[in-house]
Amino acid sequence: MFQAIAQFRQRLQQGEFLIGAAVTITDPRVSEALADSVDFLWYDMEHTTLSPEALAAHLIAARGKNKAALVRVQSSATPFIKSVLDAGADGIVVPQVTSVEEVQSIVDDCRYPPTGRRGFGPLVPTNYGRIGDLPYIEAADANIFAAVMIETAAAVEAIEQIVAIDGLDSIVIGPWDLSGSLGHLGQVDHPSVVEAIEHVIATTHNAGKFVGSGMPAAPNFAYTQARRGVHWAQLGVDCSYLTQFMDQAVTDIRQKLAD
Ligand code: 3PY
Ligand code: MG
Repeated sequence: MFQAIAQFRQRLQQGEFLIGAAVTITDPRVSEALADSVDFLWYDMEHTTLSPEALAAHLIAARGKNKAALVRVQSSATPFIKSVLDAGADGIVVPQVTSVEEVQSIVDDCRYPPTGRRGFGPLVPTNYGRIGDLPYIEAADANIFAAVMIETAAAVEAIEQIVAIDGLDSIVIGPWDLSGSLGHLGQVDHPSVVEAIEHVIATTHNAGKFVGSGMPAAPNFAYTQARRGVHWAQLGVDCSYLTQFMDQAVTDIRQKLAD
C-alpha cells in the first residue's frame, strides 16, 4: 500500500528530477506500456472525457507496475477528489485554483478527520476491505499526494499563503494557462510569464514544498523548467507520443527516398 508514492516522494526529496507521462487514452494497456519508461503516471480528467471506469482500469494497471499514479481532476469540487482517491489514486492535482481558501478545502478533502474532512469509503485502496480501517487511515494521511496547479494570476498573487498550507505537498505550474491568465496565451517565454514562474518556484522552495510543471511533449522545455528549480514534470500526453514519433518517421523516410 502506497509504496509507489512513498518512493516518488523519497526520490524527490533526494533531488532527482522526475518525469511522468500523461494518459488520456482509455485502454489500460497505455498505462502498462508507458509505466516502465517513466517515474510516474498522470491521468488527465480535466481536458479529456476519460470515464471513471477507464480511470479505475488504469489505476489497476499502474498498481500492477508499482508506479505512482496522480490524477488531475476536473476541479476542486469534493466529489471529484473523493471518488478518485477511493478508486486508488496515489494523489491528485487540482487545476485552476484561485485562492487560499480553495487550496485549504482541497487539502482537507485529502485527509481524514480530525485533520481534514475526507469522507470514509476506501474499498479499493483497502484491498477491498482486507486492510483494517486504522492502518489504512494512517497510511493514507501520510502518503496521499496533494498538489494544486498554479496557472492563474490570482494564484500567483496568493502563492505565499498557498504554499504555507499544512498538508499541501506540491504546487504544479501550468505554463500555458498561466500565460493566458497573464494576457499572453501561448507565450510561455514572455518576460512577465517567466517572472511569474520564477517567483512561484522561489516562493515554493522557501516553503520547503515540491514544484511540478505541466507541459507538452517538449524535452527542451522540461530541461528549462528543471534548471529553474522544478522537481517533477508531466511531459506531454499519450496521443503526442504517437503522433510525434510517426510524423517524424514518415517525414524522415520520405525525405531519404527523395534524396
Ligand atoms: C498548462 O500549461 O496550463 C497545463 O495545465 C499543463 O499541464
Ligand atoms: Mg492548465
